[in-house]
Amino acid sequence: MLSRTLLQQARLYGILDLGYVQPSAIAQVTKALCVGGVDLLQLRAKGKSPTHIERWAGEMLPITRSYNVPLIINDHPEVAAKVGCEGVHVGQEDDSIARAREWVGPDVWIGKSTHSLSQALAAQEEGPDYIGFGPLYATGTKPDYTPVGLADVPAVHAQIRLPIFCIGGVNLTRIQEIVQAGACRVVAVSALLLAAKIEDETRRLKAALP
Ligand code: TZP
Ligand code: MG
Repeated sequence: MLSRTLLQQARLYGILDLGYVQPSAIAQVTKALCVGGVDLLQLRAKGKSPTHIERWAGEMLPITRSYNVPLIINDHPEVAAKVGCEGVHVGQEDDSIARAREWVGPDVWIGKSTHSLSQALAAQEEGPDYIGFGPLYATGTKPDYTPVGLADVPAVHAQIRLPIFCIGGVNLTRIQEIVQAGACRVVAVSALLLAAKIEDETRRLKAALP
């Protein structure tokens, strides 16, 4: 298990989303993201079976560990517990933090998605280790969600004491305005996974963060 200080220090959170990456490319893409400089990496595999997710996470874990990058599994606390990765991420419709905590025990980090300032405040009361906040912009990765924009980014940072990862439409073109709005931690998915060179794009986005 990697050190919890890596979560506190994290700036760029990448997601390896099976909506963009073929299973056969998982190892190669994991390495490119790690070499490029993601500080955290999530495995997101919507609609895939826990058995498959466990196998893919098992493939990623030796690579992420070798780069000192914590691995977080989306939606499946039971898989995170089994695989022995650093974290699990749950959404508003998933298991509560308390339920996820029963699965993973005290050491695995739990992140929670929030889509408004009020959800962020409610999530904080549940005791996660970090929150996601967004989608900032409309995004094809999560098409059914209304973007929250940048207006509440300062208030979320003023009122939430946990690490906050701003998500949704984050890319190199927008990163300056996102940082100017008060974000210091971001998640990027399609901007990295659809880039011509994943490693180079990851490096550029990382360099644009404070
Ligand atoms: N949660 C809120 S927006 C989002 C998730 C998982 C998708 C972000 O993907 P992208 O491609 O970086 O917009
Ligand atoms: Mg979820």
